[in-house]
Order: sequence, then structure tokens, then C-alpha cells
Amino acid sequence: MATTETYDYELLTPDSVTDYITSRPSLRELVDPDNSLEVREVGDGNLNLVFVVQDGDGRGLVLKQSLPYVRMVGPSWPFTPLRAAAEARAYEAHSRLAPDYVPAYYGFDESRFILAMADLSDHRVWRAALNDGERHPQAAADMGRYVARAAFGTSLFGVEAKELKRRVAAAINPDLCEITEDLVFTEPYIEHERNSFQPEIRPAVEALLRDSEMVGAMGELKYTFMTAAEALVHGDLHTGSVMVRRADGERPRSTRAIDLEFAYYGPVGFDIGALWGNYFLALARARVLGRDELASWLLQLPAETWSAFEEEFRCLWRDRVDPRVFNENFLERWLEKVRRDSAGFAGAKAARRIVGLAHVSDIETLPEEPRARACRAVLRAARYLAVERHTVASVEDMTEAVAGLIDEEAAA
Ligand code: SR1
Ligand code: MG
Repeated sequence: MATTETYDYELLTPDSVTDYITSRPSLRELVDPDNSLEVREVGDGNLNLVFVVQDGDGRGLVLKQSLPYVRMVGPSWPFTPLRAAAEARAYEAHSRLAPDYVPAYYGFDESRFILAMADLSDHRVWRAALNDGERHPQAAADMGRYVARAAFGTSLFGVEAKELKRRVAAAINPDLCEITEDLVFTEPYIEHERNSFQPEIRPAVEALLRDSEMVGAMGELKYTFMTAAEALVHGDLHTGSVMVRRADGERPRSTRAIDLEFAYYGPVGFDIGALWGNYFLALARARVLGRDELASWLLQLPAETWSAFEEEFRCLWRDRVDPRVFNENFLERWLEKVRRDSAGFAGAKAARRIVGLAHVSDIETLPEEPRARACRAVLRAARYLAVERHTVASVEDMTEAVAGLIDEEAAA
């Protein structure tokens, strides 16, 4: 999984950001580098440097620079900074198709792997808001609409066939895809040095590794992830990749997907599944903490995302480029397939946060005893989602079944 090429480029520091902006005319128009520029490095993700820059008039932007290694591990895991080019490509496409659901995109410096985009300091990370029990009523639907717009507009439904093939060829993102293939679909199901889990759940993890139905389902889902080049998907749409802001007297509500470096041509259900899997992680947290009202609210999110996705997609469908055989029968079956894929991917994305390399604060910030119950609950729900995905009749049925399993384990 290591990057073999070496890349020689200068990394930004809080002290060098002002000079960098001064040297870039397009950025100088957005913030004034001579007007009390404040710079903060806020990257708390797994991969990159992120600088929030604000001038004395309150104008701001964000600079995101790829490190030549995985930040959460350090230089011992070299990693291609070309991921920033994949992110730039996705921002260009998604900000054209769904401008309300990604930050405004200001450009890419390919010599230093730096992306510039809108400052979202007045938003917060959705995962953190969910952990605090803060409700953002339209966020789940907004993300459903985002996935629909990106999916339609980068697929053969929205793009002429030969042009689409050119775009698919230009957009391969093998190193980032390999991370997902390994960290989401493979490593959680084998003994691997990168895995970690809470010692109290060892019996559940050992059972997971012996569970040939679950492991086989992961094989099927990994196969779909690796072969179904349906659309330019976000590729990492968990609740930590979503920024939310409530409406107030001056500004409307806002929900924006960030961190598009995992974008590639893949199955549309991968993005919906990432959202669902993370709603279920939030649900497990709420249940073991006894926050029942919050849990009831969280249970509505999967259907809200799905309904908004479906409604938006059906609207866009009227303008598909090739209606000759892509008719209404096809659409119904395709939506059904996306829903089932989404359930399976939700299971994969939830389970990896319990037993794989990269964990999530929803679970990790729980006290030890309820954390173990939450972990077992998520693993049970994940198994159901992955193994039973072909038998589930609706999003509501899926959610009810998951809620039942989580309740059983959370109470145990
Ligand atoms: C080494 S990167 C670990 C994880 O962080 C990202 O957000 C992706 O989910 C990736 O799998
Ligand atoms: Mg990320």
C-alpha cells in the first residue's frame, strides 16, 4: 500500500501561508494578505494539512495540502499526494452539479498539491454535532440530494457515452481506492497488524472472522466497489466528511460534503451506505447512553436520505441523455439495486469503525462498559445489513431491523 514515487515539494506552515497567498493572484482576490491575516492549522483528519485563513475584514478561505504520507500514522506510511488532484477533479464536477452541497471551490495548485476552497468556520462537523445530540433537521435529506445530483450528472444517465469513458479513464484513483479496499473490506475480516478493537469485545471479533457468510458478503461488496464504475462518487461520505450549519436570522441552513480525495467512479450505493452506516454508529451511541429521544430522531435519517436521493434522482431522470432502453422499468430496478448495495455498504462502513484501523469518536469517546455494548451492537447490525441486504423490502424495514438489533445489544 506504500507510495513508491518520491515527491519534493514545500509544505505549508502557518508562517508561510501569507506569502503563499500573496503569490497567487486568484487567492489575493478572496482574502487580503496585507490585512491582519490570521492563519490556523485545523487538520484533525487522517490524511492532510488544513489551514483556515481569515483577513481583518472577516473574509476567509481554506487551504488543504496533501502530505506525502498518511497523517494519522506518520512518515512511516508514505502516501501519494496526487490524491489532491483526485479531490480537485471531484470538486470541479460536484461543485458544478451540486453547488449547494459542497464548499465553493477556488482552485488547485498542482505543483504543491494545495486546494483552495470556502471557509466553513461557521459550520461544524456533523459527527461532532450528532455526538452532542445536536439536530440538523435537513442535513440527511441534503446529503441524499447531493448524492443524487453527483450520481446522475457523472453517470451515463447525465453524460454522453464516449465523453463518460474519457472521464472515467482520466479519473482513476488507485491508491485511495486501495485504502478502502484494504481498510473497509479486507483487514477487518482477517488478523491484521493495523486492526484494533476494544479488548472486551474479543469474542465478537473472533466470531466475525469465522463468520463465512459475513466474510463472503464483504467479498461481494468489495467486488462491487472495485468493478461498478457507475458515477464519480464522493467515496468517503461518513458524517465526519459533512459540515452543517443551522439557519439563523442572517444565513440559511447549510450542509456541505468535504474531503473528496477518495472520489472515484464507483457504485452510487457506496455514498448512501457510508451515510447510513454512520447514522447507525450514532444510533448505537445514543442507545447505550440512554438518549432515547435522540435515538428516535436518528432512526428517521436513513429514510430521509433515501427519499431525498430518490426524489431528486427521479426528477433528473427526465433529462437522461439516452432514454431509448433506459426506461421506467430500468429505473425501478436500478433504484432497487442501489438501495440493496447501500445496505451492504452501510454494514461494511459501520463494522470497519469497530475492528479496523480508523475508529470514530461516536464510539471511542464512550466510557468503557457502554462502549463495549455499542461495539457489539454495531457488529450485529453490520452483519444484518451486509448478509441480509438482498432480502430487505424497504429502507424503513431495514432501519427497524437494525434498531431492534442495536436495542438488544445495547441493553445486554
Ligand atoms: C488511512 S486513511 C483512514 C480512513 O480515513 C479516511 O477518512 C477514510 O475513511 C480512510 O479509510
Ligand atoms: Mg476525510
